[in-house]
Amino acid sequence: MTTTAPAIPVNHVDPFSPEVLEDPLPFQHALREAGPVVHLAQHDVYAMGRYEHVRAALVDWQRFPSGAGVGLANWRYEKPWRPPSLLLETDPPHHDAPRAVLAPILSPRALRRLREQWCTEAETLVDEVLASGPEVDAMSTLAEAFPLRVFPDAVGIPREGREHLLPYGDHLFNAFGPENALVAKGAPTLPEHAGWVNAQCARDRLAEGGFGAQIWAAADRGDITPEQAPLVVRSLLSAGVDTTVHGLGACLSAMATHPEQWARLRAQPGLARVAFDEAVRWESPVQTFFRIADVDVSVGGTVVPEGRKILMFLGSANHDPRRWDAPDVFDLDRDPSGHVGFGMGLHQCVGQHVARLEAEALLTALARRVERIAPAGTPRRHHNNTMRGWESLPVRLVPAV
Ligand code: OVM
Repeated sequence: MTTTAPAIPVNHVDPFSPEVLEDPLPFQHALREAGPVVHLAQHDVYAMGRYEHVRAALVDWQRFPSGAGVGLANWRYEKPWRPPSLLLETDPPHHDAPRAVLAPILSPRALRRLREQWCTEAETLVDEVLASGPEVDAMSTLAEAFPLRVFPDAVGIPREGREHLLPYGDHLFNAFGPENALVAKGAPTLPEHAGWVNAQCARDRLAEGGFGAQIWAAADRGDITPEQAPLVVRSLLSAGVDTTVHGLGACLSAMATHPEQWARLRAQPGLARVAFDEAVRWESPVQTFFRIADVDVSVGGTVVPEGRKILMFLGSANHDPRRWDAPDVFDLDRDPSGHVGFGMGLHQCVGQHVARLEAEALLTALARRVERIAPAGTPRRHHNNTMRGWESLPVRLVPAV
């Protein structure tokens, strides 16, 4: 008797093409249906789209490490475009000291001192936006404006130059994908953005008491080295802005298209955090990350060969009907916990409590003042190789009386 390994399913679609970025759900459905592991012919990499296997791979950092980069480029053969992140793009043991330094700085307990201030800032912003007219772009006026108002202050960077943050992050997230038109478009201005971001990581730029200064204080204690400190600050400025912008954008678009869910949140504002996590599951602002197979790894009977990159579809896992009832429905009655929109395992988003606090502040302020968030025009998708979100979200804010 002869036994043959089952042939691996092949998919010829480019997941980074404009068509898929415009609406990734049909591609992700096909990916999940094809099997636990699929070969993506366009990029000659492997992919996983089912919740069970994505989750298992994310927690298996020994066999699916991050040190060869979490983008398409395989750093066993290619040089990284910037010095690797000490958090995202490393494995234990190197990963652990920077993570141990940052986690308590961004913990729910440490963030308590920011809560009141951020709620006040959110109320001020919502008042300004309501005064500016009933029809607004919810992306620029709320989803972008709020994080840009509170987060850089919390890090402790100066006011001047903050306009570099979003384009820097946008390019960084594009750069995890292939060198397509999105990357080419960002390349010419990258040096200005990266130059500014890197300069803000120096000790003397960072205001006393902020996240940045606390990272430097950890270097003074010897918990990380003075060479590591600026790179840990860089992680905050890299991962902390665009991600929350698109998370908030997902909340606002969900509420605009599900008025009954907005009514539910207004009746019970304590649901703000559930609403945010459900939006992170539903939209999955960070859609994908790669890992590398450190050895031949069998996944559901198919082998991912040693040394090869594998693309994990967080967004697809978060819409897997094998795990979620009616996954495409945004529903405050479900328990979204266990979603992989923040990742899972030892790299799981260290900033998730910051994001949840921003969302809670903004949603609560809106719920108090806004009766209805009505669509007021055609929303436009923002295309990015890694992030899913909106470029423009025209809404009419109906004030509560
Ligand atoms: C970092 C980093 C950058 C982008 C994303 C991310 C989602 C981390 O520089 O550490 O996590």
